[in-house]
Amino acid sequence: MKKHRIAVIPGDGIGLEVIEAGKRVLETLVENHPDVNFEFKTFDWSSRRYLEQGEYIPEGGLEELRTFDAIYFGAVGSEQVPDHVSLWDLRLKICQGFDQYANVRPARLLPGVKSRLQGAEKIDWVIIRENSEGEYSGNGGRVHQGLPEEVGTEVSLFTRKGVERIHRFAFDMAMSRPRRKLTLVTKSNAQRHGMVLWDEIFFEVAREYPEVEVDRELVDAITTRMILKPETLDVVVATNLHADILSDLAAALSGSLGIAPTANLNPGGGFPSMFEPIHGSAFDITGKGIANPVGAFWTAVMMLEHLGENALAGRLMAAIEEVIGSGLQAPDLGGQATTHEITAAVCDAVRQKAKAVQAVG
Ligand code: GGG
Repeated sequence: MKKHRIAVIPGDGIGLEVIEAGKRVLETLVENHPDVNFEFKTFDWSSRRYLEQGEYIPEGGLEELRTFDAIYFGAVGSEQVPDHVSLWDLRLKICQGFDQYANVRPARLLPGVKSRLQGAEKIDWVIIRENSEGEYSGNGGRVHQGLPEEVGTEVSLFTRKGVERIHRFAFDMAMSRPRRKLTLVTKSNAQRHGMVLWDEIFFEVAREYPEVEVDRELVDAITTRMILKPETLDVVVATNLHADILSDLAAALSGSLGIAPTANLNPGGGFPSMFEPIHGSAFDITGKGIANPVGAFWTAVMMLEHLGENALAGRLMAAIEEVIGSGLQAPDLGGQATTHEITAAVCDAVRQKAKAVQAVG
């Protein structure tokens, strides 16, 4: 029996609703499964906790989190806490503290999903976001606060080690896909130091991967290419900030932010990796029961693959595609289905698939 210990951090807003749904689906996947089991432990690290106790993560929290096999995260962000406090005190403390330097963001049009983009069925991308430095290095400060002389700096940091490892990760990802294409996103025409280093190291690493077809695109230009020529992109590597923005666009083009998943990976395995839907806490729909759980389910698929449970991952993805393809869709995709209805349907589809496998085996 393989037991996977999973730390669950629902966080804020609809994070609580979709992660609860995701846990239900994961539990359904292993019911009557003799070989695999999940042990979940939920952590109440949230903006509510911060407002009550002055901290998101208690003392010793990261040490305990480190002992888990994976982290299943919801969303962070609250109307009562400044965004830079909630992001840095919770999500980034984990991503950066656990050196989860590779953020993987797939985008493709799922069956039955209507995109506003004509030709969206050609979208099949993986955006690799550098997740440990760049514009998110936290390097900067403010002086003379409140005075006319006030200054604020936000310094992007690009280290040879940080850049080289994310490019190598992106090349490996490109090698694992049939088209073996990798696009470097940059802004080195205007940013002539860190971004030039970013480009140079990319082409150094490229020499080790002669089978990968590479090209280079400015971040502004790639937005139009994503819309006008989606079929020309496969794997895309971009800095922390650029990829954050591009992956929201990718999600919208492939239907909605509500279905987009992501993995924050520590490829060396010295720390657990963290899996989360891309969307945030969505105050406008929190508590209404209409959050789309598909982003959290697809995220669970990525977590299962990371844990080596490829058969279960495949079964869950097939169940998601069957349900969404049947037209049972949440309001963000133009449907009327509730979180609960979609979750119940995916659980039923998972059970049907398990029965079919048992019948064959
Ligand atoms: N589940 C993703 C999430 O909660 N994101 C919150 C957020 O504000 N992220 C901004 C960022 O990662 O740059």
